[in-house]
Amino acid sequence: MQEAQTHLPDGFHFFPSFLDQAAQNALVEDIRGVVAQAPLFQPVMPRSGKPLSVKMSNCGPLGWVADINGYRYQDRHPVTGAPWPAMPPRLMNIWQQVADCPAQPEACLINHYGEAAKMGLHQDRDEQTFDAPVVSISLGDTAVFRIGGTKRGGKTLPITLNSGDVIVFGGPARLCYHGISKVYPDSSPLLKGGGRLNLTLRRVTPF
Ligand code: MD3
Ligand code: FE
Repeated sequence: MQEAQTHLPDGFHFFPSFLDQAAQNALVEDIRGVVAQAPLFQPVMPRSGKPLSVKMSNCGPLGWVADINGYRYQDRHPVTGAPWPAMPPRLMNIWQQVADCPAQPEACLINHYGEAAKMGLHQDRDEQTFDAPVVSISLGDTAVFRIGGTKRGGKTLPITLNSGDVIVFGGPARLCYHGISKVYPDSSPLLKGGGRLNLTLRRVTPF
């Protein structure tokens, strides 16, 4: 029998309202700059080619992509072929403040959730090391995040994520199943045009 997920795993650190309004606005401007160089693209599931409901881009030396051939990190945008834009210093600063990791992040995955976008429960296992945490930054519309255990099929705990919240997933939490079950449309005025941005800072290679 699966153990129910009744408490948060070790290595899970939630920083509600870590970013104030000015910091959120500045970060949105940084991300506008990134997506001007590296447009949001539509990822699809390997083999089936079924589109994911979020749109994505990346910054930093490496970026995560999903296409018909699989999930992987690569150093170029899958549509334009250009190298990913540099990671904005503001993102590096957030990592340095919360990650408790001696190495720098190499990838920032930008997920954009429009109307009705969700992300099913999954583990993040495409990195070559799990020794660094993943740092998640929420901007824009409020979402319901679900976190389970390290085995598929257990119970999940819902956590409301608001604009400006930051979460660190390190240690045992690094390999927990997680997803986004709901986004509340028009719940935040931060993004012109609405929606939600999630930024995940990751280390990909061993350090
Ligand atoms: C727990 N993104 O990009 S952020 C993802 O809101 C992803 O866009 C969701 O899951 C989003 O892979 C959830 C929270 C998150 C991100 C990465 C994790 C939780 C995590 C990696 C390991 C464990
Ligand atoms: Fe994930």
